[in-house]
Amino acid sequence: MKLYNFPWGPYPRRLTLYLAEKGITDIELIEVEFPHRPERWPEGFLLNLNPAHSLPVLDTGNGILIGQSIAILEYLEERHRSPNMLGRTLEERARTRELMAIFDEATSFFGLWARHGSRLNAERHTPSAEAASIGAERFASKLRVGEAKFVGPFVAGSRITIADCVAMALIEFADRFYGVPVPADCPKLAGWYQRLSDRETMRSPRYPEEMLSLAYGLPEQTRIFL
Ligand SMILES: N[C@@H](CCC(=O)N[C@@H](CS)C(=O)NCC(=O)O)C(=O)O
Repeated sequence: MKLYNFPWGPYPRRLTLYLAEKGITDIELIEVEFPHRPERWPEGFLLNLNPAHSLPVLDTGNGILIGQSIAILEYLEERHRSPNMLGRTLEERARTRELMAIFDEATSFFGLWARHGSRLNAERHTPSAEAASIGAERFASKLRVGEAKFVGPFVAGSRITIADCVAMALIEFADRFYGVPVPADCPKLAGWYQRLSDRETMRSPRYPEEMLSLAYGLPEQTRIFL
């Protein structure tokens, strides 16, 4: 199996966190310089891998390319049953998937805010105060749903699951790359984020300096404070 990925984006990071927590080492990791160095990619590289032109992509080695991070997480969970990071019972699995979906939706809305509000993305996406504001408002409301549904000590229960990987990849990216902290009215999420940040497997990635300096301070750039 081969995983095409880069180390710090919110979707690729789900996989990095998961592989470290799970202790999976038999997947060949192909690190792609993305998205800031497309000129270094082989012609058509990403389009051939994934018509969505996004990462991560898992090549299962038997003719299937999976181009959605959650599908990859679930595929790997089915292949590697231990330690179980989905849930042991029907109810546990449903809860994990519910929390995962909430943070996946939150990630999309955060993307809307950052895409249309950050000076980092001004050349790739049309700046729009309205789109940024809708994204920020929906992002915050999804986090509040996550807060209300938070089980503890991990997001979906007593053990770490793939929902923690999806949530952590987002919260960490928002905080460390864009300077967007967990909203003050989400204390359970804030405590969980602090605890998980100390885990050996969850050490923050290094962000490309030239991108970080443009991205950091999204609230100030858009004048939206959650
Ligand atoms: N729903 C997809 C989203 C993947 C995604 O958007 N990845 C970003 C990197 S964090 C990307 O490749 N974006 C393409 C672009 O910005 O052109 C997934 O879960 O894998």
